[in-house]
Amino acid sequence: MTRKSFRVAIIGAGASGIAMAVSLQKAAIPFVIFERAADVGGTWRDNTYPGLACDVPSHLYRYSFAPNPDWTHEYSPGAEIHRYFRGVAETRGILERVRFSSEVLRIAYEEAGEWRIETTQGDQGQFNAVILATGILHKPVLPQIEGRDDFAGVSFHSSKWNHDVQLAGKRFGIIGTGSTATQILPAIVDKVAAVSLFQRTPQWIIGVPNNPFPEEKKAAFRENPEKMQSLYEYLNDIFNQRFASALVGENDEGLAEIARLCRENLEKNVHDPELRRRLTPSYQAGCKRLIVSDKFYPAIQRPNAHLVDTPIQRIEAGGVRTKDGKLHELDVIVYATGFDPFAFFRPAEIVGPGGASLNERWKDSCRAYRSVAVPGFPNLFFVGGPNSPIGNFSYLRTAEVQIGFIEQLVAELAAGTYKELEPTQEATDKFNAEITSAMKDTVWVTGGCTSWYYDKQGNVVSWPWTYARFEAGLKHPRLEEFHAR
Ligand code: N01
Repeated sequence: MTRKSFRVAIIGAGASGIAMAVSLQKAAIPFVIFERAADVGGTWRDNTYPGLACDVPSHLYRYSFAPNPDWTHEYSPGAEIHRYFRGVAETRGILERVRFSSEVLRIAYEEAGEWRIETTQGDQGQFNAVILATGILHKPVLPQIEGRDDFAGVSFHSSKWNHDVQLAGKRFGIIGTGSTATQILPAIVDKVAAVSLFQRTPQWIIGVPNNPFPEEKKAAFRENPEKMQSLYEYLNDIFNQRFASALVGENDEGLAEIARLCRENLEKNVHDPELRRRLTPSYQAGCKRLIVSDKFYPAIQRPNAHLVDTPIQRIEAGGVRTKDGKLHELDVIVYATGFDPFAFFRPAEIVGPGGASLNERWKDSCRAYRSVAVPGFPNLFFVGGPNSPIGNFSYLRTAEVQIGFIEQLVAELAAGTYKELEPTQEATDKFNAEITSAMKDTVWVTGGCTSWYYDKQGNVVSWPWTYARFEAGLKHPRLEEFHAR
């Protein structure tokens, strides 16, 4: 039985916020969702760049509770994924629980089991628990390159694509060679006059084709949902289990196989030895987040595509000047320069008991208890918090594992068994010491690269053990690791 007037605030109506809402709804726990934008969908609403698709297979990148027989492709396009999330929110009655255009500004502890929330719409009152489902890659990073504001053409970050810009006849520059840039280049190369790709570091790319699902296949999924389930389990085994364990030093053969497939892809598909040399990374495959594309190598070899690997000197009115003195004249610059994975709930402010600021505590490094909670901040939980498994896995499964754990804690609060639950400092410190020690054996550290996985203090954002260990660790809360009062 839920305590009278008990209610939860979920921050964010993206993929994880929607799943959290579905879980609370099932448990009959009242909640409100605050969403800064005017629509649900998070990253799949914000990103609309040409070529946007998910690099985790569609039949894995879906909620466990909402299989979808109608995915059009093995790796479905971004707009379709956005429709999927919106559809789930709509059919499950979540949409009407969302307060749109309500960016959370402040979450402040007032008294035992009571947090007050203030949004751009004003004071929203008190909530007994707060769940931050604010996503991991939502704060765009623009590069610190001299003269960025001097550019006379149009420029924008990849996550804020300017659809007013016509592609035809334009000279595009793309800065960056991550998952985003490697999706944009093939999508625009045949539509623009020319495109220059500014590469600071080459990427390992695994060449997986993206086939459409024929109608018969979709019909078979519809008639036999268990086929979708076994595909989900199969893909989960490959991506979230085997691939994940290769990255954390638990499957050396798997890691070697990934390296072999990437090298083979490069050698088979890039014909000019000099271009091949320039596209060959010097680090271990898997160290940076692996790129999945069978379109990038053909695209970079189109006559109007230019790989620029001389470092950038500055940006000028006419384009990008490289350190060899050459001006690459451009009409449009796309910054495919990534995101800050340590932004979490910020720029909102979180003020805990005694005025403790989580923003201050997490200024240089974000540390949490098992990726879901923080000592000193009772009844405040994270979906996708620090050290969640990040990589080429399904984030949706990760979110669901955390949601299952959080839901059990919130149910205790809702039932009135406890007013407050907060992880102990001791359990959190022990967990983080183990993380630091285990991280040394992961490919992110041993692989000889730098990446967006690192924070200012050299800590890696991801999970250093197998995915199975992540699932087991969050199956049931260990109340002995909490202050329960
Ligand atoms: O960003 P990135 P992204 N001068 O950080 C370069 C997810 N995602 O948007 O490698 C020159 O990977 C930087 O160079 P370097 C996925 O998790 C998923 O592509 O640091 N270059 C790098 O090449 C992914 O990992 C999908 O030397 C500069 C690039 O910019 C994450 O989002 C699709 C620079 C940034 O690459 C981020 O991917 C797309 C500078 N000053 C994205 N600063 C799916 O399919 C940075 N760079 C699910």
